[in-house]
Amino acid sequence: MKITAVEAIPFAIPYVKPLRFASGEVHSAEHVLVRVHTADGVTGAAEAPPRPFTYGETQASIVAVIEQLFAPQIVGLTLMQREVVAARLGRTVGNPTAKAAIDMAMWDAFGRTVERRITDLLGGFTDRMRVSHMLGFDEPATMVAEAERMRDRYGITTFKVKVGRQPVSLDVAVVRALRECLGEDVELYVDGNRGWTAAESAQAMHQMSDCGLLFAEELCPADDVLGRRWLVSRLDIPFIADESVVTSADITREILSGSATAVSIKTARTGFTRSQRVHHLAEGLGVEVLIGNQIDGQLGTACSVAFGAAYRLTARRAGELSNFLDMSDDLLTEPLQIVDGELQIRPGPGLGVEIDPDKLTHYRQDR
Ligand code: MUC
Ligand code: MG
Repeated sequence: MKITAVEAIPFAIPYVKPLRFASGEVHSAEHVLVRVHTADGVTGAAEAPPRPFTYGETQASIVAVIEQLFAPQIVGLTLMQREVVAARLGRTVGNPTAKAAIDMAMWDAFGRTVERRITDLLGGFTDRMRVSHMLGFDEPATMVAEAERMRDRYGITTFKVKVGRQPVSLDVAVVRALRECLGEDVELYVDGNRGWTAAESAQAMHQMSDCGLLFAEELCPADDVLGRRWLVSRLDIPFIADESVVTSADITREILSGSATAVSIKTARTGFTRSQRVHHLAEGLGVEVLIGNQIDGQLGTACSVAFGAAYRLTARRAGELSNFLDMSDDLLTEPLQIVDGELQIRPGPGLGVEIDPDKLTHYRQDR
């Protein structure tokens, strides 16, 4: 199980339709494929999605930090030495998706070596998750049409609505239209990506109080410390911390200070090893968790569902597992399939998915 090499391969796959939200927009999946090779001839893979507006990483910075700092520190260790890897990489601050992808590629290689699925190695609670679809900024009618298409084609009945625009009435109109057109049977929640002030958030939540929202996520910045605490104390639904909780310590601070009451777990930023800690911490604190999406491709989505299906707490709610549907293509030999609103874990060892070499050759940007 000795690690012999770590590769960081930049690739770019265009989106059919860009995703727009309050902190940025994504037109192309310019991600980094991370592969960990072992002396036994096993290869594990994961993807790192650069999100400069969330974590300050870029595609070039992820490749550079892996090639220059991280790979030399872990080659020669074994797949079992995850804590040693974490301690060594932890000497470099930041770079969450680069660290997470290495961790998940190691788990994938480990699962393949011992011929077990990652979801079973983690917790083995179930083999599937309900899917929540994220609706990016657009006109109300377009967002309603997209939700209807997702429901009719894939059976998805949970939608996260991107909000945070000015005036707040713009997003209130969208949520109202979605509830009116889709009826009471769908689950709706909103994510502001820090676009509103605390006062604007309170105003919007008041105007949407009859829309039956399940959660509100990052409506205003966590750095507006007192404003956010004031907002969260007024809400009668859980307030999810997402980009404000990159580390476990962030979670402790946000939850104990009353600045959030639920946590989004994104394997793209905490890998499997640190996501386990986040899960256990949230369980101990008694707060809800949700499997979030870092606008992942299919490999990243396979990681999210492997983790989400492993625990009762994460499998309870629909996970955000459908952003890959907006991509024009992907790297896997067999595309993930959302059926009847669910995504199932693949039967094979590790993540159960394979990279198509021809697709990688076509989309990689380093040759
Ligand atoms: C989300 O849940 O916020 C958009 C920005 C980001 O960091 O993640 C996505 C989705
Ligand atoms: Mg979010």
